[in-house]
Amino acid sequence: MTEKDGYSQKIILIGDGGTGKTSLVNQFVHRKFTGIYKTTIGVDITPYQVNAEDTGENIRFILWDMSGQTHFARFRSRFYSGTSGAIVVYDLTNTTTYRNVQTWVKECSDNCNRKIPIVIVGNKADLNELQIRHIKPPMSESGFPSLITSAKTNLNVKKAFFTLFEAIVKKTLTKKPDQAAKTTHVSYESQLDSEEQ
Ligand SMILES: Nc1nc2c(ncn2[C@@H]2O[C@H](COP(=O)(O)OP(=O)(O)OP(=O)(O)O)[C@@H](O)[C@H]2O)c(=O)[nH]1
Ligand SMILES: [Mg+2]
Repeated sequence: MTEKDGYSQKIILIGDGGTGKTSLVNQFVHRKFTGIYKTTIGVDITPYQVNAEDTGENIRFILWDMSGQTHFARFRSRFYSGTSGAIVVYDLTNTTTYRNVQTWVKECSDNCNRKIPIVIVGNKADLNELQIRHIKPPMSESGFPSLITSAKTNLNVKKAFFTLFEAIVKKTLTKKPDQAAKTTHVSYESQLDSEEQ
């Protein structure tokens, strides 16, 4: 493997069913949004490649979009293995999905055999203020980076993924001090979409 081949990192998207995990991946990777709800069966896997700014190294993030449906819960534990980072999604218009974030974070911590970076995302920010007024975003008290997004309008979608990517890259380099001199760096700022600028 050459230096430019880089390495691969597994990312999981978790959170209650219908919060918008699949929609966030579709917006981020394919720039597409459909209003149709087709629940994920098991898990959908999508690769996403990032070029580190300073080294030109390719980092391959593999996005594991998990079903949030309860009937999948008993199979889910086996899908956590080898995870480098997680995005936990809740729906800004649905208090239950917000409360369940803690449960998802715990399930993630229990099943990942090391402490991994987590980003909390409150999705569907495009919906009307009356619908989201009872949830106080972002979820800053969790101690994890937290943002509000809209998979529909593309608000903060790239920022959410890159917040996690940056945390993973930083952590990987901390674990491999011999690589620190390479200053591998990924940043969403240089890759913002026109809608987000
Ligand atoms: N208005 C609005 N609707 C959204 C947004 N994100 C997702 N949706 C809608 O919410 C529904 C569920 O979205 P999905 O992305 O399938 O949800 P999921 O979290 O993948 O659900 P499971 O696969 O069942 O776990 C769909 O009808 C989407 O169109 C958003 O940002 N804004
Ligand atoms: Mg889905």
